[in-house]
Amino acid sequence: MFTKILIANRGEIAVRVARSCRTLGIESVAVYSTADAASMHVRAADTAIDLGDGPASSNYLSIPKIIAAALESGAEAIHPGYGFLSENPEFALAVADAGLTFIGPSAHAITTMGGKVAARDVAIRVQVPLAPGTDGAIASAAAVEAFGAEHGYPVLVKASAGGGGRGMRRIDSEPQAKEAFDAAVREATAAFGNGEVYLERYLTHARHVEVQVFADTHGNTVYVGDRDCSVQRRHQKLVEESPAPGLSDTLRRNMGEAAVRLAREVGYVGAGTVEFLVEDEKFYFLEMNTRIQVEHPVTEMVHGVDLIAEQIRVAAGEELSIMGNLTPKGAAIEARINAEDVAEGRFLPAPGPVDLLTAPVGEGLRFDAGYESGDTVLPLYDSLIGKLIAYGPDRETAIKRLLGGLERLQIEGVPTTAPAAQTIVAHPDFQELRFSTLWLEETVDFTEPEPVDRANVEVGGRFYIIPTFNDYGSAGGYANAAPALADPSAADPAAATGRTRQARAKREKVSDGTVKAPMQGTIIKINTAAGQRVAKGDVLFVLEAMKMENPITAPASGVVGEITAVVGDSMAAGTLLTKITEEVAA
Ligand code: MV4
Repeated sequence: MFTKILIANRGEIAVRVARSCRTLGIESVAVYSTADAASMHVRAADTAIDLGDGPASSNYLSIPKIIAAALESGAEAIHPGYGFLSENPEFALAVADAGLTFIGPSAHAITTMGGKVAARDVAIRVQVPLAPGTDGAIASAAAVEAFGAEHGYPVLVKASAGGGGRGMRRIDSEPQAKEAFDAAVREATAAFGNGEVYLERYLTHARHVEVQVFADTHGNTVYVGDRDCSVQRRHQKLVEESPAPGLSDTLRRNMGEAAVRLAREVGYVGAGTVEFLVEDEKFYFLEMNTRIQVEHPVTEMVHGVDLIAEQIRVAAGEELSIMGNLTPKGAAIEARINAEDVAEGRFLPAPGPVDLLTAPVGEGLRFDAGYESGDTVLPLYDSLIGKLIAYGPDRETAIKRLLGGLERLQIEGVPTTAPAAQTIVAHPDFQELRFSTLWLEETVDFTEPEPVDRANVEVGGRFYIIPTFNDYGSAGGYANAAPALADPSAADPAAATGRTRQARAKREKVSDGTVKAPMQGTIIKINTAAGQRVAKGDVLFVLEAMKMENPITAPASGVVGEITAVVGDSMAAGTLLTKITEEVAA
């Protein structure tokens, strides 16, 4: 066994890895950027090494600096966590070349499964079902049209190097093929330096179910249950649970065994996740993630295992201690708590000081924290503050405990996704398993309900909104949070949606014609020029922000004014891009 491990990460996962090191009696070494010198993961480890300032590319993503830190500290192994260098095969190789152990799979397994086109080939070899798709990469929009004609729409164009929905575009009909193909290639090239894309038939009412696999160096490969991660917003998971509810035992076992065949085929070692779509009692392989995942705690709760400790033991050459392929005990649900402004469903990062953080723990509640009271969520990194995980003997109890826990979770200083998690978990569709990957974005409305007039009071020239009992759980006002009894429309999703749509329409203001950057980002496309006539809704600019492309549309029909931005310009949120004026008849 190792005596010292370097943790090449930050935030909650670095804190989590340090905890398992302590459990195993192993010393932990943190690394940190200058901005992170006072961060929680530095306190959580036994010692810490400064990697210097600048963006992540010059510290957390610097292979030479991390290897040097490990050698300097006397660590024998490196845990990469998730994100950063965790799925970088060059890093895995460099760690081995330095005489250290990479706590993860081989560079070969990372490379093979990292390319989605290659991963599909592996799945075909071991007879794991795939969504209907192209055999390899496609070269042009013409291939989209041919595929659409044969298999029908909607079609998804996906980046081979992709992940998290980047370089992914939905195409609903042939005329959209060119624009979507170009956008996917552009986004994939920008994000991964690899513009290779392929096609799949879009499965529109599927759930996103993933299988946890684990393998050791002695030939043992098992699956450790499954997780449902269908509840995502812009490919950011918000709520995850294990076991994936409502699956038959046969489906669960077939999917688990399929995941094990895939892992074996690439000589997998350590923790991995095989993603599937499940639709109509059938499953389809999507991709494999060759790292520990954010949502691993729900698996730990229902299987009574410590997956991080197991990663460390397996990397040290020990045999698996996990008895896999077992039935889960009880149910666990996790809510990701991000420092984000829900902003009517846009979920914008809202970094800042966490003045107070008190999380309820015990009685089936666990909080995996990356921050404590007084810490600051930095704009440089992702906004995950921590994860609230509820466990219970059944799903209903886990849901009840999570709702109680979210109610008692106190975070001051930054807005968080906790109220959004309440909205989701309290929703009858979520509770009664009426959801798929599109449910959150199509059904759940995070628009604040229009306050009724009598609840508004004016005091000294300011308007105050008096909350009503109908706004249950929503000091911030979340439309569908109301339990069925308190608000009759909440029991009927269609009615609730109609109501919130009305509220939204009512609130829509008359545009003053200004076109502004809705968030901080980079202009990657300008579709218009000064003097051009445009129609309301036309895409004028494409802004890349949070690694996604965001179309910026004309707020009204009219003539485009001056544009000073050029492609490549970085824009602060709110920057004026142009102004649409009504054409005056000559
Ligand atoms: C899909 C899909 C439907 N059909 N592929 C999203 C991230 C990546 N890991 C795989 N993803 C999906 N691939 C086919 N052929 C649905 C998803 C998907 C999803 C799509 C839109 C909105 C939310 C989603 C959540 C999970 C998965």
